[in-house]
Amino acid sequence: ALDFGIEKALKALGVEDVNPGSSTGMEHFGSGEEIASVSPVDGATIARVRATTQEDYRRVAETAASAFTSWRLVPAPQRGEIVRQFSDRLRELKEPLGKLVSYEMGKSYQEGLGEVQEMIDICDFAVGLSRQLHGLTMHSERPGHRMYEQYHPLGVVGIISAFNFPVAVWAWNTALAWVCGDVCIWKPSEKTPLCGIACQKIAAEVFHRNGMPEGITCLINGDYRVGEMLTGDTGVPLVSATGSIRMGKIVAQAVAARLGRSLLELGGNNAIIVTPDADIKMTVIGAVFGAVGTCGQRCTSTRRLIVHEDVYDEVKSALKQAYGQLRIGNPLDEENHVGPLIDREAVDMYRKALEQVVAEGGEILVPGGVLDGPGYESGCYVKPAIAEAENHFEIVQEETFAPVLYLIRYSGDVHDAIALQNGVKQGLSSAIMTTNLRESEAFLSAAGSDCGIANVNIGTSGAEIGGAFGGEKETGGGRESGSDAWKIYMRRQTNTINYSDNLPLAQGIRFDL
Ligand code: UN1
Repeated sequence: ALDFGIEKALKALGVEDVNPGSSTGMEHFGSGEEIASVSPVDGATIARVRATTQEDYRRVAETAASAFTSWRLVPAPQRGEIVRQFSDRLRELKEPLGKLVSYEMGKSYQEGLGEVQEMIDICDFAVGLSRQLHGLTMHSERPGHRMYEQYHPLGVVGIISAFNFPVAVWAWNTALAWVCGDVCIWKPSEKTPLCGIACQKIAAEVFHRNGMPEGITCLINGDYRVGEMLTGDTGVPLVSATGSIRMGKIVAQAVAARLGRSLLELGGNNAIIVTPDADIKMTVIGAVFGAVGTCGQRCTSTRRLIVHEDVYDEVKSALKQAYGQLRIGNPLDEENHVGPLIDREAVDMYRKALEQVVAEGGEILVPGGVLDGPGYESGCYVKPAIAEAENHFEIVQEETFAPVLYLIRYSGDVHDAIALQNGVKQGLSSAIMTTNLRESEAFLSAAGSDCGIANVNIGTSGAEIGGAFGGEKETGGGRESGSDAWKIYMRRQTNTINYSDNLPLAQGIRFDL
């Protein structure tokens, strides 16, 4: 098998041998059953790690809670300084970490690097934010009174992340939570445990070097049973969860049952509207990257293309041509555009989706298929497919985490297209391709896209970290990353101070003694 510098990368990250029992074993991350990290690139088992047991979890939670009592007292700009040092390490380790992401998860090396870049970007954002955790001051209605609000650290933040962004989504949460004075317990996907260990090592070393207590950054490993330890823990005031709608509903209910906060980043069913005034060349680039990038496994992946009948045939043939040029194969080989799906289960889902769209009356424009033969031994490589379909098809209403694009025709005006685009349960990302101001403004208006992200002349994926990231409806309503998303990681306190020698009551109430 081609090496592509994997061994060197694992070594640079200090995760070359994390198998239980080895001299550098990761016993301290857990003592439960073994979880194998299997690369979808070549099917090799990269490592085995141990899952977190109840007893392990109790220890981790205690360490985190105790670290919080001192971390919350470190001035926020000093917390920011430590996050800055963490981002320095990420800059140094960008290539090996990007490579590990690519090898353990299967996205292209370029996208692996892009993911580490997102981590660096959010750290930079968090460093600036550490001097801007502002509250407001208000004018009191009472004489000799002052009123203001302040944001205090919240406590232990639980982070549950998915396999598709095995490092960046953690960083979006943890970089903000750290500058906000919180400590974090992270449960990465059980499909990408090595990415979790690599990040934990980088962060823990930076805190250690700064003389900070253990527990500001914590890692737990395992499947949903380990997730339940977090969601059920009253000592965890906020759980941020990224993943499927099914998972999100379970997390939301468990956290709500104890009146905790949850931040949910769930599925998308993202569409690009292509109007008669679209720039077709730009449309094709945006749509193809959106649909096949990360092998269709982004929550922002383009799933539906809603194309006006006047340009439908032109778009259709341009897409067909573009799909013909796609190179599928080892994602570490920079010649390839599309890597594998995460595992064989995902391949089954992909296959079933293509069968179902045909059963519901759809027509295959670009046929799919599972690849075999040399280079495809893992059984996870599939051909990106396009089907002509209708929006109401059951399969079109679902998020299939695979490179399947549905081509949907619309007639009428932009409002008809918007109705189709909004006509799904999910509400994450959306886009319109048009050079017509009336159309783009209608799309962005209160009667336009109902998604958390609405782009003009850009695809649905690849959001920058500076904006708030998340969506509505079954996407879960959470907002992470930029803008004022930091507020959920803090508790707001309203303070009123009386510096007069009287005690007047609010609302003019008289209470004479
Ligand atoms: C995800 O798929 O969970 O906008 C996150 C994007 C990336 C993040 C996707 N910045 O596509």
